[in-house]
Amino acid sequence: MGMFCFQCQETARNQGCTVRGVCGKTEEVAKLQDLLIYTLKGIADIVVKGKVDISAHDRMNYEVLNSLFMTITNANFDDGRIESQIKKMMALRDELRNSVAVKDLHDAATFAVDSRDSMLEKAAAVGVLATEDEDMRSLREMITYGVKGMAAYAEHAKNMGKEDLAVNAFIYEALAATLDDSLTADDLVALAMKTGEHGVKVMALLDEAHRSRFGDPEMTEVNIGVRKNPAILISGHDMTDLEQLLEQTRGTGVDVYTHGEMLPAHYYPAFKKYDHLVGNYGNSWWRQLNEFVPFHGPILFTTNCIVPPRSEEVRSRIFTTGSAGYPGCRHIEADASGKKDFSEIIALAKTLPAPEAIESGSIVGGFAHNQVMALADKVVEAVKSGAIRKFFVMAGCDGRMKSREYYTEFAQKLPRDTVILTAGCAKYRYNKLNLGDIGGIPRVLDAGQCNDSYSLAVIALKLKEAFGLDDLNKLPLAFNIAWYEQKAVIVLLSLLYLGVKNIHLGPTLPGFLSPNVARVLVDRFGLASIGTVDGDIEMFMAQ
Ligand code: SF4
Ligand code: SF3
Repeated sequence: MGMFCFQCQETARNQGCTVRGVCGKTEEVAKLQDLLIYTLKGIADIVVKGKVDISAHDRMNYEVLNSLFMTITNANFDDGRIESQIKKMMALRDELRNSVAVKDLHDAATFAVDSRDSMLEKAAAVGVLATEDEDMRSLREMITYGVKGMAAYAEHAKNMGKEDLAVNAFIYEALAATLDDSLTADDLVALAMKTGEHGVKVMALLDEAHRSRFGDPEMTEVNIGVRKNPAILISGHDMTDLEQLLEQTRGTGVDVYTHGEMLPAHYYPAFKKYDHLVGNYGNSWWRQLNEFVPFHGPILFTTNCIVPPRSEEVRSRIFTTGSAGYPGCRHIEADASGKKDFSEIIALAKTLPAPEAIESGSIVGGFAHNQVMALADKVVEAVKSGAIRKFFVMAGCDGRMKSREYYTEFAQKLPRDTVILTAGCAKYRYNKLNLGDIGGIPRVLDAGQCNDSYSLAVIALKLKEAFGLDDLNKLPLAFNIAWYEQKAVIVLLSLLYLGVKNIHLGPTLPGFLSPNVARVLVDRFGLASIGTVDGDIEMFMAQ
């Protein structure tokens, strides 16, 4: 049997990638990732059945997060590293199993493989399609993808020294539940809601971790042009990697630019002290194929989203760290204290030309909950006076599909008395359109990374309070969300858990939703896909 993966929005025919991923993932990597997930489920089975006190298993908890993160779309294409991770997790699993006396463990907790061939053979029997009932498969996968997004956020928080063991415990609970044939579809729907509950928890944790370490994001103008020094481009979501890189490049004559989801770093006060953090270069992840060429300098990926490079020249400048990986690219590991040595990247930067300008000017962002609440009086007044008629939450991901032009057109055509609240790389579809402001409030308010969708939820909850409403859904607020990978799945489940109704999700509904599961989400939560720009704007404005 070949590979089967349908975890992201670009899955082939919106049904499943079966030969090679649209993302570039090979059959071998897809299968190894399936086996890695299966191994984690085995660990979860032991933890749950053995009532293991996870507070005594710090390393295992972290490696579970890291393993899940490695299987997120576009994070890790390196078969060798995924194979070593499987071995590492099997060893941790076996050690755990031998330390607790539990009977009736699932095969996932006991299977053994050693060679690459035996791994691939085992993987073929335990992948997504191993669950035959399409509704159970849909629910199990939706929960697993939510857990992957949750793990990514938990790992970032842990890198800043923040942890909520309730989140880790839930990850084990959820993974173990996906092996349990006694659970009904209703049980799994309830578990999906619980996944959303822990999604809110983990995003709150990460928000707290970022703010306590780097300060509260504030309204900031970010340069999108270039200077004349050689430079390093840093991409992904991990701010602790950026911090270490900035410390190590200080005084070296090498500049640093952010790419994609690293843009929001500029909004944090702590990063403003680095004069050599010049600005943001380029746009969202999928434009990297064109943008990395004129950048000329080394590129450091701290997380997803990597697009397989087209030329050897670009590949030779790509480095990865953390959960990210790409075959043939140097991977920088942290030492036991979490310190990473980026000297090789800095040395390479010094030998390469400065970046070529692909844009000039600046963009504005930094509207996380604290900054928006500082403007609360103004915002409430603008709504009461009718100057702002409606807010549109347009958070989430960007992607390659032509159909995503919908979001640019939607932003352009929205009535001028509306404000867009955004987070995640979805913003690149409209953050350079110069949509103006309403009495000094910019019409596009960028809260930050996809995890900062939490900020948008906090803002909505505070507005609900300010207007004395008993229900979030009574606010003049519409949700038109774009999704791509599994972090968007945890954001979506979190919003559903918070009681947000009538979310429109595009550019397509997830291929992993079976017709019956999709119907539950439509009936219970009013989830809908997108239509035409004009029709949707009319529909939203009439609500
Ligand atoms: Fe296909 Fe997306 Fe899976 Fe890649 S991550 S193999 S594009 S479904
Ligand atoms: Fe983007 Fe990959 Fe999802 Fe963090 S970087 S939002 S797609």
